[in-house]
Amino acid sequence: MRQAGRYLPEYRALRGRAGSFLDLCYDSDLAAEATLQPVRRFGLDAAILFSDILVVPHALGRDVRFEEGIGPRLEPVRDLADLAGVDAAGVADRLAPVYRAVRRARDALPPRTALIGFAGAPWTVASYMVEGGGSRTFARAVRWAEDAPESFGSLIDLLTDAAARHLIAQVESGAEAVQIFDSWAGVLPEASFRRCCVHPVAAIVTRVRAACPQVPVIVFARLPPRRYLELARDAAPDAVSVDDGVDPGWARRMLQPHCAVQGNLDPLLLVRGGEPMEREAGRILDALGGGAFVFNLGRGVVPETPPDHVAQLVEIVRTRRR
Ligand code: 1CP
Repeated sequence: MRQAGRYLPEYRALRGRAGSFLDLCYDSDLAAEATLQPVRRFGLDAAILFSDILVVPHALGRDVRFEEGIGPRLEPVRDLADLAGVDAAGVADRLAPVYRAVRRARDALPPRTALIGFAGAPWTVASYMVEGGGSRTFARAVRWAEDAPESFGSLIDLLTDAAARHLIAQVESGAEAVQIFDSWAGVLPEASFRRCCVHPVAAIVTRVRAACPQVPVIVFARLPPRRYLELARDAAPDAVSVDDGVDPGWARRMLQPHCAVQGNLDPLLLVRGGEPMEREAGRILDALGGGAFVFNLGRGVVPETPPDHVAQLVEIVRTRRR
């Protein structure tokens, strides 16, 4: 999952037909098809909706584009004046094509295959909006969060509201679990981490749970281990998705008492395949498989991944489970 499509030839063909990346996200038939592709090939237990975390700023009226070989580019938000008149209430109307894709994918999936919807967490989405794209340090966004917590808090509140609406609309269209991606929460200093990651993620979990109590909420972040503990305890999601820097034995002892754990094979081992991949997958399953656990990668699939290795990994996990 996560930018996964790029390693599949059938995704690249679909992408070639669609025009821009955003055109693909807003074409309900093609987005549903991209959602189904990995399930058809590998028979996975769950599909993740094909979309992107940056459709939310786009739906808030910001200019967003995906440039070949560069990545996302956004019209930067430098202060609250840039957001005058922007309101989260209209987000679900503007994202109607995404919800149609959810419905189409759900209708086409085998009944036993779960469909996971998702949204970016407020901090990670805000960081793209403030920086105008991806960044190595997110220095501008961190500076705003640290120096002017009140005004930055207004941006976080806007994105918290938008993410909650977006997730609930996906559930209403057929998503059976939702995942919140806070990919860049690890760059936040301590106080900002609580203000910009833990609290808004907790607010989203609470809202989704109130509207759809049967739907598990998974939170993905890349963090030092003790911060996962804070997130698990204080945001109280149903599952925390940990990156490959986390020792699976630690995750069993410290996180599984609080919630389910998802993760955390290094995606580069999926590129290598063979014995090293099998050994590490076995180590993760031995540590975590006795409790509430979702086998996954610790970060997104890289484009160089041979699809055969994914098929081998699915087989390894299935065999162990039997
Ligand atoms: O050329 C292409 O086809 C674009 C590649 C691509 C894909 C396939 C992008 C651009 N987004 C996606 C889809 C996507 N993104 C999904 C759907 C499931 C899938 O197909 O894998 C999901 C869940 C995401 C989530 C996402 N987008 C995250 C959070 C997860 C993570 O990887 O940390 C982030 C940070 C983004 C932003 C984004 N969109 C695309 C890229 C290349 C990036 C990352 C840019 C950066 O490194 O800053």
